[in-house]
Amino acid sequence: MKRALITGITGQDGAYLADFLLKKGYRVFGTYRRTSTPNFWRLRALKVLDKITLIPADMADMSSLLEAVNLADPNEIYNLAAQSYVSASFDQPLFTAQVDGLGPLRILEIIRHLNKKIKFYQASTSELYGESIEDKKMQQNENTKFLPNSPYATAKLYGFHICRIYRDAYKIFACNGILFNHESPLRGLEFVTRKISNAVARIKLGLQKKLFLGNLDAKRDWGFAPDYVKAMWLMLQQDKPDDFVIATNETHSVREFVEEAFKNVRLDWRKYVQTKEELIRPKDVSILNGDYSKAKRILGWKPKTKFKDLVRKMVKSDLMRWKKFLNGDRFPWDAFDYHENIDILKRGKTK
Ligand code: NAP
Ligand code: G4F
Repeated sequence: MKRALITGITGQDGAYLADFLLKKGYRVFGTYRRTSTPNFWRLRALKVLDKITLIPADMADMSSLLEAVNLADPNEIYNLAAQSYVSASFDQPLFTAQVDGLGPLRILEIIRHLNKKIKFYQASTSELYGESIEDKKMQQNENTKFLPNSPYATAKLYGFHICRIYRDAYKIFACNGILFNHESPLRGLEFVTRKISNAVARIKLGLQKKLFLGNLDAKRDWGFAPDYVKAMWLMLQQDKPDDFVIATNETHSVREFVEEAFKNVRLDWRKYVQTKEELIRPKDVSILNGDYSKAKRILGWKPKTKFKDLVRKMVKSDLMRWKKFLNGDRFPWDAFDYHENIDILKRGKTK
């Protein structure tokens, strides 16, 4: 049985990847941060919480990472843990650099010293491109230059290059997945797509009056997270390590997302949406549009879910959630978490 360690298993991608790897027959370990209120709602939503082994670790804490790798003894490590919210990286630039930049280096150092056979996936991002293309009609691929536009992207740029350097210098099987935006009903509520789908559901049901947004002109290449975690796994199953763009080949503005989401509940978005200056970032990325032809050619990967389908899935899921709430049901996904029922690997416990 193959063993995988996922850092950031409590996040959107971590939960979907855990589900995917369990279905492939892996034994799955995941790192989580100890918080005063446990944060396992996504793992509960996908019904994987009792099938995985959780290990407490923080990307800024080398010894906890060393212990996690030691305990999991993995064949593959998927490094998904990060301060992943671009906006917050302007408020917490040093923390973001520490976790998103030096975090991958810590894991690569552990692999180098402990077991160079462990395969490594680094969650790189389309944010690396920033404003690098002058012709806005061009798509971004593995050869497009990077010109990061945020503290988040700059930290991730360090992660990208350190992964490439350890692959070349120490012959570690290390891959960068340059993933464009990917969303789902499990997306964090602060990201624009989920902020919109959640608000649309609440407005439809009379629970909210207005939706305040920032830059409506920004364009993103939005895919569906479950499609994207498969690409992560495919990268680590190849004969040689490499970097891949994972995207949909399509770009849409935030305004188009809003329009489509409101259309799903037969409401006119103009009556409800207002822009707010405070929600506009100090610097934003105006357009992302990925060319995934290398992934298609080498990994045999292509996205299954298109833009309209993605919007529909997200709005439908939030509508169901709020309808249940109004009927007095417990939120299906936001249930309380109890530590005692969970297989958390304790300090000192052996494999
Ligand atoms: P997410 O939902 O925000 O999940 C991030 C995960 O990282 C959470 O489990 C979080 O734990 C954990 N984490 C944050 N800081 C940590 C720290 N100091 N130590 C240990 N764990 C920490 O993000 P996602 O959307 O799943 O994205 C997964 C990865 O892909 C991230 O690295 C992100 O930057 C990258 N990425 C995402 C996209 C996208 O569109 N989703 C695109 C390209 C790249 P808590 O639950 O405790 O907060
Ligand atoms: O949903 P967002 O916050 O995602 P962003 O900044 O593109 O970052 C996401 O994708 C990256 C991959 O390209 C990941 F690396 C990263 O971890 C994260 O998952 O914002 C999307 C766009 C931005 O242009 C933002 O300015 O939407 C615009 N926007 C407009 N109003 C808003 C809002 N974004 C948010 N979060 N909230 C708003 O009210």
